[in-house]
Amino acid sequence: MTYEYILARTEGRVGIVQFNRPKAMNALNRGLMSETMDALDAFDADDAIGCMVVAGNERAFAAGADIKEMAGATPAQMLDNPFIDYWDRLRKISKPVIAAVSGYALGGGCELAMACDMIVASETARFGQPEINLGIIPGAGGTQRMTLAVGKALAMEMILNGRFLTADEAYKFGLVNRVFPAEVLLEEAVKLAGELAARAPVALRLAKEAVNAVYEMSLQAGLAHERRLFYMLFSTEDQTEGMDAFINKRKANWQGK
Ligand code: DAK
Repeated sequence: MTYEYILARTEGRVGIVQFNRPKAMNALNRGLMSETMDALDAFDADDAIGCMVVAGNERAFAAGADIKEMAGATPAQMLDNPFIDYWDRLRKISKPVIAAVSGYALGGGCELAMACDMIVASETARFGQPEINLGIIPGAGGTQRMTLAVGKALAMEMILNGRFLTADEAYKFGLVNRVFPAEVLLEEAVKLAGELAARAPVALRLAKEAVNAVYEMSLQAGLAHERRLFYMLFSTEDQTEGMDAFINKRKANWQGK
């Protein structure tokens, strides 16, 4: 499959989507977002793929929604804008998605990274929600996910006053999983994705679902949901295989069943 705004490829069991609008700092226009989601959906449906990586280039993961595309929009047109639907599609991806962020992850770019399951960053990464500078506020989850990730004090500074976080700050405040030199970021992201992709596939999906339920449910409902998923895994061949492999001191051979 060839795309206009992204590059998509596989490495082993990892599906990689790389934004490819370098002149516009990978601003998320409709074409880029729709191609990204098409590629992620295709990887999600492919049994040969266990985990995905979404990346930009060294200078920018993505500098936000395309300001030029939305500058003249009316509220009704923004309401009709399918932009936000792509986030809903991303939430429905069942395999883990890792964002590999180098350079700017701003506005919708930061929101997109936060909508992924893990973020790995280069030392040059900058995270920000600078929508206030445009006379708007984040609209694709920034006020919620950033606050949940870094806490109210810092989120207020970022969202009300446009403060950017460096990679080290983002790591310190729990927004990102790991920080690497820019030259090896993608390689390290793919390595981490490869580790996840080698895990028991059904358990991996349900583990992701259970962790993400924390954002959707009360503690009681989340605990009950976790328990149902836990019991369900005892109907899989991989549970039998995993426990037998442990007992017999051998490596498990996962079937995804
Ligand atoms: N959109 C369009 N073009 C962009 C862009 C963006 N977000 N960011 C950068 N570019 C373009 C620049 O216009 C420039 O293009 P030319 O002038 O060369 O044609 C080129 O990329 C290089 O940018 P700069 O010359 O500005 O490069 P610098 O290194 O000086 O600065 C920068 C890099 C990333 C700091 C700067 O470009 C910048 O501040 N960019 C804007 C960042 C920003 O404000 N992001 C938030 C966008 S608002 C929705 C929900 C959510 C949203 C939308 C809808 N719905 C519910 C429907 C999300 C909104 C946003 O993300």
